[in-house]
Amino acid sequence: MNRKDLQLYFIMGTGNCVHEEPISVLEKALQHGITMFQLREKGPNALTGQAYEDFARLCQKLCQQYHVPFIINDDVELAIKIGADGIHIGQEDFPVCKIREKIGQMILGVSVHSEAELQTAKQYGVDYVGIGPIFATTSKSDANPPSGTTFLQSVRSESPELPIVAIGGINCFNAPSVLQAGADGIAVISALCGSKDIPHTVAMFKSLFGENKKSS
Ligand code: 3NM
Repeated sequence: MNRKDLQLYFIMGTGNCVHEEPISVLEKALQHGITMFQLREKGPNALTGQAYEDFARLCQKLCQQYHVPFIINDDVELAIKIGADGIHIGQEDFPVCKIREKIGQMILGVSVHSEAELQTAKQYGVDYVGIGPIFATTSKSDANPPSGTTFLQSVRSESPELPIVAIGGINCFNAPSVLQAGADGIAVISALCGSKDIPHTVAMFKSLFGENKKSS
């Protein structure tokens, strides 16, 4: 994968969208320049079965139009069935040691919270790691306590070549500190799903990755 694809990584499920229809939120975000998209369909009213698959295919089609990688959270079977560009798993979702043989060349992202999890992810051929929650988040009910940037900084200094996306409570104002700590990009849910002006919010994030900014 191209590590620049991690720069503005938008994550969304239908339950995250408060102001607008989910598909319209995604389309605006794509139009204005998100670089990667993850469908994360969770929560009490999450779509299931055929409705979930249909929604996933709709999101996938939109992402293809904008040449943005389409990633599915957790659901390895669905990712394979519809030919997603990648899968993102947490530590409890699917055994990290088995995932690569299951998905082949698909992009593989894994959430890591410790040195041991990091080493396992690297050993089994992860394409990027997600590190978080950096700040407090209301979008993940079982999130760990906020970690700040300490772990992120240590992973970056130990693994200069590893693509890293930071997640958890990131907004336009605190994002610079996260990039400064070594993340290739930021993953956000509420900063975009909760925005009343998605074009402006995307532009604010994108300005952090201008020509003069270090993005290796
Ligand atoms: N994973 P928001 S935090 C999906 O720490 C997710 O692994 C996390 O949402 C982790 O941008 C999180 O609204 C929620 O804080 C991120």
